[in-house]
Amino acid sequence: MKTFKNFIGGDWVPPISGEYFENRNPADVSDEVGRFPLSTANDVDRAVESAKRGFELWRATPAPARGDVMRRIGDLMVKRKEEIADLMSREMGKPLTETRGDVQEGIDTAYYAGSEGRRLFGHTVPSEMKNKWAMSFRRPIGVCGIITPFNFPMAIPTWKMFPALLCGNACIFKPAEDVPHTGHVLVEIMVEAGLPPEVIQLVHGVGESVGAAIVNHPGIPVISFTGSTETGRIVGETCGRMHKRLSLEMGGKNAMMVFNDADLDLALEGVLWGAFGTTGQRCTATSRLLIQDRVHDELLSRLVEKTKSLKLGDGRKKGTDVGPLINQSAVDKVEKYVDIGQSEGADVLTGGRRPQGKGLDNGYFFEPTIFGRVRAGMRLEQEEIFGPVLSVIRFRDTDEAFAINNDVKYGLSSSVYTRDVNVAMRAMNELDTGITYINAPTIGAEAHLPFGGVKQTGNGHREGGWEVYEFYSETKVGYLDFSGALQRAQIVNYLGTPD
Ligand code: UN1
Repeated sequence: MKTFKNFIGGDWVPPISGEYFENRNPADVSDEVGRFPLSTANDVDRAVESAKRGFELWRATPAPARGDVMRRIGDLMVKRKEEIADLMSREMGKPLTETRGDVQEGIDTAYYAGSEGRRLFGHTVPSEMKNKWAMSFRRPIGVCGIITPFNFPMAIPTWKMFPALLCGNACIFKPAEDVPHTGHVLVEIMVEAGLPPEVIQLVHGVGESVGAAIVNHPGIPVISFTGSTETGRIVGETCGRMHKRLSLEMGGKNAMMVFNDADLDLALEGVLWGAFGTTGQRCTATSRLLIQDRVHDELLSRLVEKTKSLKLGDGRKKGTDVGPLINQSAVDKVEKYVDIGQSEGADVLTGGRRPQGKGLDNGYFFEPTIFGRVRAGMRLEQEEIFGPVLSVIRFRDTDEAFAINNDVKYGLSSSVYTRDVNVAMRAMNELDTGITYINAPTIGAEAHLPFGGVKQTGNGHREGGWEVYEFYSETKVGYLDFSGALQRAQIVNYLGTPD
């Protein structure tokens, strides 16, 4: 089995502890992907010292030149797209069509960052005074701690690191311990593309040691974390105490609302993709399906029938619709929620179990599961499951559907299927989520638009789009007075005469 290293101090190095963890294929746990460093706070300390040197070099590199490096990273990702999709599927489980999309999202993010190198706009605005200029511009901040989840092993690290780097920061990257191989290849590509080595540090390991060391390190002023709302709270408390800049991207309980006038074929296809794509392990997964009463029975019975025909399997095999869950604790969590749902009085209409036989015994598979007769307020309907479990709720009118959508602690994504433009526009206005889709499922975010949610999904920041560049840069203001006289702001007005 191959043994991988960290990338610290501009070199591939073993962890100081000399200890490693195993990474296995979740579709077949007898398939060992490799051994990866079980790093500790000592490795993080070394990474920070090196990243500080990298930062000094990189911040002095003009932004368009930094952008050129991002573009070359994109080029290399294009070349290796198929290979990365395959290795990602092997360590993470989702089908190749999805892992290809994940790599593509990284490519899109790289090219977007590349072009941003020639913008990175500040503002030049008129001053209140004569012969005085006023402007704002962007400066990098320092070393950024990047802590990422397993479900989008390429897209999410690139969402964070490429804008951070384009702005002139250095990064310390800790990929989720379930997907270290994709993280390794990403860093390999970044270095090959010409990123000065000390600008990027890769420290493998588990959240409790490496993640915690990054969050607590005084030499890391910026933290970006995607993961559970529970862990995000701990990260947030520490960052608050240490006055760190923090971007949090956390849980979701996203609803799709299908109205009586909807195109049901389209809605059916959408909910299958939204609920069971990535085995439901997306913060944008469709985990609640609200169906208006007149079409409820028809759509639900068609959905149950279609769901039964989804093929579970190894994501690298042709014909697989749904891959495994990521690990045993994910299976345990899903099983727990199936029990909770049943004890709350909801009905399992299909799924609800680990499949037997069919070559699935060696993996963390779970049947796509649909619960009927779910009522708003049940734990099943309120809490994030992060698995292939869909709760179906019947509604009467728009007000009721929107109220159910909004009555959860999360607010990432929502989806409405209707042909009524008034309902669609009301949805845009009234649904308390960071993203609303009309006639499309709750997933499908694009790299050049801001991604993120309200309430306990996030802390007000966005990834993607222009907004993320604000997060990774400090705004500085410059005033230039060429009047040759003392002009006192607010004391002397714009005509130069005393107020
Ligand atoms: C996530 O759900 O964890 O919205 C990220 C999408 C993806 C990103 C999802 N591009 O479809």
